[in-house]
Amino acid sequence: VLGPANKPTHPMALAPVATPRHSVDGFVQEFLHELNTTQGVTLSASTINDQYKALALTVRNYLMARWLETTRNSIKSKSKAVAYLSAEYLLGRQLGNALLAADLADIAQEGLKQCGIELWQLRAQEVEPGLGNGGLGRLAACFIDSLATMNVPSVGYGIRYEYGIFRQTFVDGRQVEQPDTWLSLGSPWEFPHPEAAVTINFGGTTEKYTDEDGRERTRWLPEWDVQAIPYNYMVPGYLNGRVNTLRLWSAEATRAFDLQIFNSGDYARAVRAQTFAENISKVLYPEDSTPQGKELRLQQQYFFVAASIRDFINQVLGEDFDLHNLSDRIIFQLNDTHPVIGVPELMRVLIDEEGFGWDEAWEVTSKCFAYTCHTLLPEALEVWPTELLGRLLPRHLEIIYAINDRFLEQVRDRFPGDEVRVGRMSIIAEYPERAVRMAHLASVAATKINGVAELHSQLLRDKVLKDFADLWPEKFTNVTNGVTPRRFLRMANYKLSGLLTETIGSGWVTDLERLRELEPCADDPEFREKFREVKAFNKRRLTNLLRARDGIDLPEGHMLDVMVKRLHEYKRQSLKILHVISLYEQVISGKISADEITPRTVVFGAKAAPGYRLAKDTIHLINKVASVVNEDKRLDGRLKVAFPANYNVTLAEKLIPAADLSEQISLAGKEASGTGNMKFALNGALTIGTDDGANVEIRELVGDDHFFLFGMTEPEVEALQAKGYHPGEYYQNNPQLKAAVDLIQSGIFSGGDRGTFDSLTSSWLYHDRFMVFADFDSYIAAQKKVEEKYADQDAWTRSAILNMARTGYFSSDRSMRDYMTRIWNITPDF
Ligand code: GLS
Repeated sequence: VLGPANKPTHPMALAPVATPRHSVDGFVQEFLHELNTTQGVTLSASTINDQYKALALTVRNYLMARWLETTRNSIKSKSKAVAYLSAEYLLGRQLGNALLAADLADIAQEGLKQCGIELWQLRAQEVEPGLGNGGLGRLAACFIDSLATMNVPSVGYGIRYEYGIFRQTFVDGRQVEQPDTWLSLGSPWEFPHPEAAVTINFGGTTEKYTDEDGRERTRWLPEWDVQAIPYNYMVPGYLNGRVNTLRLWSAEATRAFDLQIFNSGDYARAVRAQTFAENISKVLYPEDSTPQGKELRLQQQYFFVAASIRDFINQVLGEDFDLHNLSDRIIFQLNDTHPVIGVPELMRVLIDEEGFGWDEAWEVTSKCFAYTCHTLLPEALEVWPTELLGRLLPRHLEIIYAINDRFLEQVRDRFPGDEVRVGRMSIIAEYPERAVRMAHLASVAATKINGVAELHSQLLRDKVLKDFADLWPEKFTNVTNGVTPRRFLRMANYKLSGLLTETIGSGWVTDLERLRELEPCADDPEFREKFREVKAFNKRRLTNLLRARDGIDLPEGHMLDVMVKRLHEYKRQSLKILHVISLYEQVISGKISADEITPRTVVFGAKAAPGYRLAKDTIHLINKVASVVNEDKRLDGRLKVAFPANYNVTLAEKLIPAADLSEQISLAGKEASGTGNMKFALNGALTIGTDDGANVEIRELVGDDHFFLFGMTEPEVEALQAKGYHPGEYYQNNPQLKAAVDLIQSGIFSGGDRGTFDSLTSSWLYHDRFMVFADFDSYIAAQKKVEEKYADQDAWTRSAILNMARTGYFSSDRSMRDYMTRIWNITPDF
């Protein structure tokens, strides 16, 4: 179709395009040019969407030469690269980040002003690409930012979902999901490359045959296929002239429709195959940490991983590359188990397509993958029924069985006679149905296995993957998560950034440990005052936003107590709302007077998986509590609950910098890391939290005096579980807890209906895996300490500054450095 490639001979063939002049004039010229030539309008006739798009294209143009240069160099340099394989990238808006990376923010502001346009209005036009659920997807976005900023040759691979995470609305307090139509006005940030499509096969059977050399071989006879179309996105490094690539795949039918059927008049049937194929990249599964074993999801996983592996081999390595040396050039980092089907896929490519023998192929494959586990919940570990996997990917199932046979032989050699262990470790589960344990497959194949915080990695070794750690202790390591300081401090909190840069210079943006230099400022009253002014500014900014966005009025002078994250039982939003209910109950029953309450607004932000009943009921309860508490005059306006709908990256960027108190209250041993916790601390909020995930490391760094610790430790949780957890006893023995629960059951939050929240109260009372009642007392006590400290604003601000100054460790740049040395064995390009 494409015909023979042209041989470019022009002297400029290798030179990238010229970069527009880095001045206000140059910018305006480029912007007007884009308005005219791409949007096809004059400035005076342009809509705000035209202007946003022209601006995006203008900024792109400034980055373009660097992108072409980076791409050319990475092919030429032949250095080892990272391919980050992730089913999710929760990118957030692109414009602000691109302006920052290209050092254009001031120029664009001024240039647009000359055109009579406000930059912030155009920024507000952008719909964020919500191609992820929560922490895991956001982590991937932070990591690719850091890799670009640190000059690491790398490419992100994923799926271009046509619909990202649903848009959340509330109807009578209940969550209602709307489709996320992020592409409806077009995305100016993507570069489709239909000519580089890859065909991905599914279904069918396998057959044995003898090749010309008389060797027994297997081939896959697939039944149907789909085209994977790559869409490239720029991943600009911060002020370093590097632009990496994020490559997301979109599914298209190989044949638009069946012409024979079409001609026979059955139009619906003629396009059925197309619809079916294109469903693959249609929508992101909205489950965080609780995957459902849906066939379409396995299709998505294989689709993007197979396309990515093929892409890397064809595009980057080229035809002459000897695949025996593949691990010299690439490491595929598996972001959780979602891309693990890549392991049998690479084996299949090497054996069936490249003619490798099994041992040769395994030698290569087992050096090319590393596995990051992101969970501790058993239900979050993916398991695929062999019936389903074999139907969709018959050759891969054969290969998985063959990997397992050889692996179990190894286990038997090491632990002779221990068949119980063999059964536990097998990649194939036999109960409740025959199924492939993807975490086991990943553990067998990976060169390294890492958890995402110290405690998490320890629990992986001791519990979740203990058998594997016994067999291969050297495979296990930790890399504590991090967040990008560019988006979550420099961009999100520009006032604080200004203060930091004025005080210690701007080096902190790429060397976040330098925030340590601010420690002495905690004792400087003048600095504290400035710091407080920044917080007040951020609160006003949030107030304005929530008024316009949600019609929510935040009262002035309140402590802002924030809990934003996915709604999940283990995260325990229920504990937070019980605290609110308890405060309310104490006032209305006359146990305390309203003026004993610290003026506080509790802000929630959370999406629940659409099929997760208890999570949705919790949202309903929070909204109902909010509507009662917010209206009750007896509280004298001292306690408010705000629950803006549709929490996303864009809202996080405004909420986090305004927060005083960060709620990180999961049951110990359940939150792998958390990354919101890091963002809050870096923006000068104090944490109330359990000894869980990265909270442990945050507390170690900031110090006990500047962190409100509460709740059982992980071993205590285990012990209580073993002894038998009886929540009813806590309820009976703790009058404050009982009063709060009884208040819910009185119907006061449900228009007199006593049964509305039975699902929740009976879950807490009879079978709560996450032990909300057991930690209630200790949580309330810690909240008292919060109030005491908040009453002394100097002490509070001092702690807030120290939180910020001591958490530079949580930069994702540091995480990337750790991956480079502990897992990838690669060095940055210069
Ligand atoms: C998660 C964990 O639940 C988080 O604790 C963790 O911070 C994040 C990134 O490592 O990964 N795992 C998951 O399935 N969703 C997450 O957010």
